[in-house]
Amino acid sequence: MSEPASFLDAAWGKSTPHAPVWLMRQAGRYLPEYRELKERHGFWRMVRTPELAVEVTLQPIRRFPLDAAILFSDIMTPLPPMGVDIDFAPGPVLAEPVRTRSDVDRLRVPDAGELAPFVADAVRLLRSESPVPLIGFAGAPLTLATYLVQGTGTTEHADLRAWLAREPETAHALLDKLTEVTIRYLRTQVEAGAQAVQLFDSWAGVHDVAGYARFGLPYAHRVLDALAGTVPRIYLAVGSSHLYGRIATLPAEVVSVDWRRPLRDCRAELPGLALQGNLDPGLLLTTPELAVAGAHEVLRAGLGGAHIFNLGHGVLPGTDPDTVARLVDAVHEFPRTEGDQ
Ligand code: 1CP
Repeated sequence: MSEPASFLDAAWGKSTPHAPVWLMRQAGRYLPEYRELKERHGFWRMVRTPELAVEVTLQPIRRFPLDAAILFSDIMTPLPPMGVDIDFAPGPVLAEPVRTRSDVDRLRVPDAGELAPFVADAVRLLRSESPVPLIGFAGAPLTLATYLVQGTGTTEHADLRAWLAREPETAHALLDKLTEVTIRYLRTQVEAGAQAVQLFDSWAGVHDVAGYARFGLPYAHRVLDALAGTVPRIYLAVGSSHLYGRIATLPAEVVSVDWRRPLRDCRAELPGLALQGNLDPGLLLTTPELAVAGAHEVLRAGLGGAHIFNLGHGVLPGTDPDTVARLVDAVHEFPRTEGDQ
């Protein structure tokens, strides 16, 4: 690596000499040191204890020369203070789904200070301990609503789409509360020192354009708008290229793209935005050679504008950490010169 790749420069839309790289779910089950800590403490305790959250956040940073750290937490973290009981198995499972108007009316909208004080503490500690910029994050309102209404994230979401169509007023009341909580939660992270934020709208892609325009876009817009003038804002929606015309209107600096289409095609539909992505996480389950060849293709397709290298979605549990090490080096060794200046 000749010059350090700059995550924040790329996030602000500048072309960098090398693509900065971080990986969604870079802390997690593919790392033995993560599994060991989780065995001892359990997931929620790791999230809620600042020293443990800091330790897990830094585990991948110590192992690999990554260009950004992402706070170890979960998109569900702000929900228990609203009165929602959630367990992990390993994905989130709710004790009782939220379905009726009175379920929604019962949800609390806690003050920023009450929402997740341990997250603000973890962010402050990380700012003094992390050698690289820190990304804060939250779930987008529609994606949080997916878990609240269905009780889990793992079905085809037809139940959710049916519920939205049947109960639009209740849905808007729920999305409105989630939007307010998400704004408070992200502002807390930025005030504590997060240097960028990513809004995870992981399940937005299961909706058609009209459904997204009605139940997804306006709420994601409000959340991102509330952070205007602070830090770069990254928006992620998986399986959502049918929505790019709408996503292009969001007040964000960066869009995180899944693995389904080459970045050069996405750029045309997301003009003026930095792109993040988009190696297929499945390739990291093959060999280091195939993963590196895939990364080179992504890097070539990412020329022509600002690019933050990442996977199209999270690192999978069976991934070999040595393959991740090879991947990160390959990204740093790739010069961004052709067609880019
Ligand atoms: O078994 C375990 O160890 C728990 C696995 C796990 C981990 C490591 C969960 C449960 N959450 C996390 C951490 C996490 N979740 C991070 C940490 C930072 C990082 O290293 O990237 C982040 C950013 C998240 C965000 C998250 N949680 C999202 C958005 C990202 C995405 O994947 O689209 C979603 C949808 C969740 C829900 C969730 N929590 C956990 C799982 C396994 C899932 C997704 C699958 C499901 O819905 O069942």
